[in-house]
Amino acid sequence: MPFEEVKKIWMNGRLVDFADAKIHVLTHALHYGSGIFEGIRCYNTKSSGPAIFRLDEHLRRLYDSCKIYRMPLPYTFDDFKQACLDVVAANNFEDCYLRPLAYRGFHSLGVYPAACPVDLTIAAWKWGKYLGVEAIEHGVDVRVSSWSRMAPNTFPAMAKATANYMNSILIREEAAADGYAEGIALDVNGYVCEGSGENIFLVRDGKLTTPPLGGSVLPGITRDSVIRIAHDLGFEVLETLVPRESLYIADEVFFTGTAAEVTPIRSIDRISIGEGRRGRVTEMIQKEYFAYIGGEIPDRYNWLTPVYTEKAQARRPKVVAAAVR
Ligand code: PPE
Repeated sequence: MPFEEVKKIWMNGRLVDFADAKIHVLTHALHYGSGIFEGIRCYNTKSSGPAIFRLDEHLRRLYDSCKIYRMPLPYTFDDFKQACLDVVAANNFEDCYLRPLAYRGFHSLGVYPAACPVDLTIAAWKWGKYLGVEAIEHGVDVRVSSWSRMAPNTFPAMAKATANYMNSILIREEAAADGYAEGIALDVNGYVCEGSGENIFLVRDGKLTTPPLGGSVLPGITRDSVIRIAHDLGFEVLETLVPRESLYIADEVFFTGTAAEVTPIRSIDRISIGEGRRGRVTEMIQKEYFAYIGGEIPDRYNWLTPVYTEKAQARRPKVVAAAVR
């Protein structure tokens, strides 16, 4: 699906029109992958209207990623946070996806980036279910990728850098070419790592397992949310090395991610997982997660940042579906 035009995109401190959100072809990040990004969802909650899910944690990860890459970000945390809220409001969005991107901009080329400015942009758009609407209920068919995730001490996996996504693209293209919805990458030691754009959880005998942060996985915000939710529901969660074969004999396996949310996996390498459909534990966690992000249950962890104050929300005109041209 091509991009549907949005009203405004935030660029270096200003909200600009969609058509004006442009960069030069000699931008450093375009040549060397010197960018750091985030993917954040905003949900139209029952309790307080549009609210951004775990905004502070996403922004903290962006600052952390920039620090790892020695990229000084010329905005305070609070200004950055406000900018995210402004982008949602400027587009009059309810459910949407936010994409902050900090990158080495236009100045000079050559690997050494110090002279290039660190530019920042925040776009927002409507993004439906990442692996399809059906996937949430029925699960997806995936393969173990022939590509490994990056080795420690090559690309820092804790940084959400654009360059890491060339590896993700290899995984995802290979999966698609072979008719799978997604690939699961192993780490360089052959242990289960993550999907091209998701963390992964296994369930066996009512216990959850997920690969540890030292195993080259992205420290997923959804991963963290699911660990908390699973604990609250009384499940034990282990962060430990996962051998490939434990995927095949798991009762349930599911992906987590901002875009993917909680997506069940029903087969891996054509081996049926459990009963070959969404399992009971996955469904329980999914339900709780969706209830949380939908504002149907109290925000006990302060994970939701409303876009509007209570008063502004009450005054806000109802969003009507855009006319189809
Ligand atoms: N691992 C990878 C490699 C990854 O890209 C993501 C998010 C995750 C794990 C889960 O992290 P979190 O979103 O904090 O729970 N992938 C983002 C980009 C997907 C895309 O295709 O673009 C996302 O889900 O927003």
